Amino acid sequence: MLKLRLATARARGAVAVVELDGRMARAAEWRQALARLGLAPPEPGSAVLRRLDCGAGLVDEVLVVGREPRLAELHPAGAPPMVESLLLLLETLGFQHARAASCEERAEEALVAAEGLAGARILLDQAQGALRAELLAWPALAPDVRELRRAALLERARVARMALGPIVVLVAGPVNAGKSSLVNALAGRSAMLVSDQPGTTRDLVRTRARLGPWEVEWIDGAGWRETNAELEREGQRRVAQAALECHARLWLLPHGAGSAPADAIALRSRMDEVADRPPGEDEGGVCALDPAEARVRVRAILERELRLPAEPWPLAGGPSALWDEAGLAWCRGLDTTVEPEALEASVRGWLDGASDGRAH
Ligand SMILES: Nc1nc2c(ncn2[C@@H]2O[C@H](COP(=O)(O)OP(=O)(O)OP(=O)(O)O)[C@@H](O)[C@H]2O)c(=O)[nH]1
Ligand SMILES: [Mg+2]
Repeated sequence: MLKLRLATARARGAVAVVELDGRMARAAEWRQALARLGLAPPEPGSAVLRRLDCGAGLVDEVLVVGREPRLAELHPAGAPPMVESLLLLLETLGFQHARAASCEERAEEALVAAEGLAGARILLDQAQGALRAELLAWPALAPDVRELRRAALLERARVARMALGPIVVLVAGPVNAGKSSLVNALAGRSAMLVSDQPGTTRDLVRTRARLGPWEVEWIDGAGWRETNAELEREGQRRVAQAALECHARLWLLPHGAGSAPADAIALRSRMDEVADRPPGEDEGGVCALDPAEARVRVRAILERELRLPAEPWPLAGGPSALWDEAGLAWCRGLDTTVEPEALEASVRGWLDGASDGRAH
């Protein structure tokens, strides 16, 4: 069988890497498929630039890299239409998309789209076997110790999911509280319209930016006030909806504003306008005019409220982690009280992709 795998993200890039795997195919099949591209099987360790000679529409020059006998890479230009047309062409030549099966292959597949260093580190550690080593140690442990290890793994998964990002943070509060100004300050760009007119923001506006090591999606929206204006109420409904899907909700309270809803994080805003503040009184407040300080404060608040470590992940020898919903669901549902042999069989089944704990 001839296999095909896009090893780079499905996104715009300078180059893309398409892996061609003929190790499960007969040598003649491999040679013929490459010949139809105008290529000879590349020598392992070689890299040559070739024009694909197959009358294909968009595919032009590719770097052909030989990795092993019958394992090669094509590096076309990374424009998505070029990559898609190359993949289609390869399919017509009999290459089939390889499905990531083992836990390590699944981590490698996810790694392609990782955002940020910590996220990449987590997935790389799992691609190199950290999760396999952890799970295969469980059968030899006493059932109560297995439970402790599972709890620790699930807790690490929580942090891993945040490090993989984005952490979704809704900035809410009364009209004119300075929500849009704060999001602009945190994002480091003027993503939101700001004015002294109450009710400036109507629709939800999302913007992505890093906060220290964390990738955050900031959501700004309509401010809170009593109103009969249908458009504004719809904006407020959208904010209420966003509150259900975010990881944290900051509720800005400018000077003189009331209190925050119980499940939101109260944060005093426009702090520079508060005159005669007793020393220490500004603890916990922010001022959008000082973006650097606002970032430090909001980061500290989020790390405290979401129970995140200041450094998301060790950069060397990282621990095991689950990184997606399917893995979490499987781990939560695993019966760890069974005999060691049965536990090992379940664990191996999932690690090697035989069990149905995967989302497709
Ligand atoms: N001095 C000072 N002014 C601020 C600060 N934050 C916001 N403002 C001003 O407050 C006014 C309202 O700011 P916005 O950021 O538009 O407030 P908002 O909460 O998004 O308002 P709506 O979208 O209308 O709900 C603008 O005139 C801002 O320039 C701050 O930290 N200090
Ligand atoms: Mg606004």
